[in-house]
Amino acid sequence: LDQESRLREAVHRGELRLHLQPVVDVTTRELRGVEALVRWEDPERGLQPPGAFIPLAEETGLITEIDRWMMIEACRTVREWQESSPETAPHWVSVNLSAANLEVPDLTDRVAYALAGTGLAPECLVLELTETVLMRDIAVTAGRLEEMRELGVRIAIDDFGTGYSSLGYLRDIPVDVLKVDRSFITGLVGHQRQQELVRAILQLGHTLGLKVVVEGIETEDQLDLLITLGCRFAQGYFLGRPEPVASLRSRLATVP
Ligand code: G
Ligand code: G
Ligand code: MN
Ligand code: NA
Repeated sequence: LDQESRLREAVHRGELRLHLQPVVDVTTRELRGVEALVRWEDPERGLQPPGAFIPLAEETGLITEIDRWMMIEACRTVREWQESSPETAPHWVSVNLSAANLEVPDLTDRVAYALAGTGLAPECLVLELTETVLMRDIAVTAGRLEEMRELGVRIAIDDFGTGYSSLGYLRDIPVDVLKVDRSFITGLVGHQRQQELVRAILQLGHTLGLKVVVEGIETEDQLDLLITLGCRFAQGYFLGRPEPVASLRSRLATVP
């Protein structure tokens, strides 16, 4: 079988896996949210990261099936977690939606179905779209997002700050969350200019009433610095790598 057929089969054979990466409140270090990240348990090649198959899935249109599966699996998983451990469960789960999803005519129905089928509260679901996707056709995109937002779900701009264009879409597009791209964090420590830029992004988001999640925290120094810059929510290898729900839950249970 060629790679496309194998990937198509993978979706139907149940070879996709949901991994969750923690989003932490930096003021308490408590888990607040999780981001859903797909893996493919390829029987021939082992566990594949998204970079190994998402590009092909996007070229072939399979991505909308993958994203649909991930949305349901993410909603089900977090709903079960909230039911069994309401004290420690994440308040929200975010899923990544590639561009092609915005061309799926029944996307809003798919979101509604994932919520209804699992019982997850709409405000617990965050849909992540990249800046580049959001800016493609602002009028059309804004309409689609408004439709989904009427269900009560939240919209996040992923990779914020790396897009090609201006901030104009923040005026036109209904968003709730900014996810600051990890490229802003890489050179943060020791670089005043980078720090001021991140401080300004945090202020902009907060002024607009948005939640801001800073991505790509890999060291304690970066985390400490971010706190002084006004950061509230962060994500990154230092705070937790993407992992299956069972291992994430057991790890959290053993933290003092
Ligand atoms: O883990 P890695 O760095 O290889 O991820 C690469 C990209 O794959 C990231 O941009 C991430 O947003 C994307 N990605 C991960 N899971 C999903 C998913 O379920 N759906 C879509 N559309 N993209 C995903
Ligand atoms: O585009 P998006 O933000 O969805 O990409 C998420 C990807 O980033 C995931 O594949 C995840 O594994 C990866 N990631 C998460 N935290 C870190 C980090 O601290 N450092 C690096 N290099 N990658 C990270
Ligand atoms: Mn993302
Ligand atoms: Na991102």
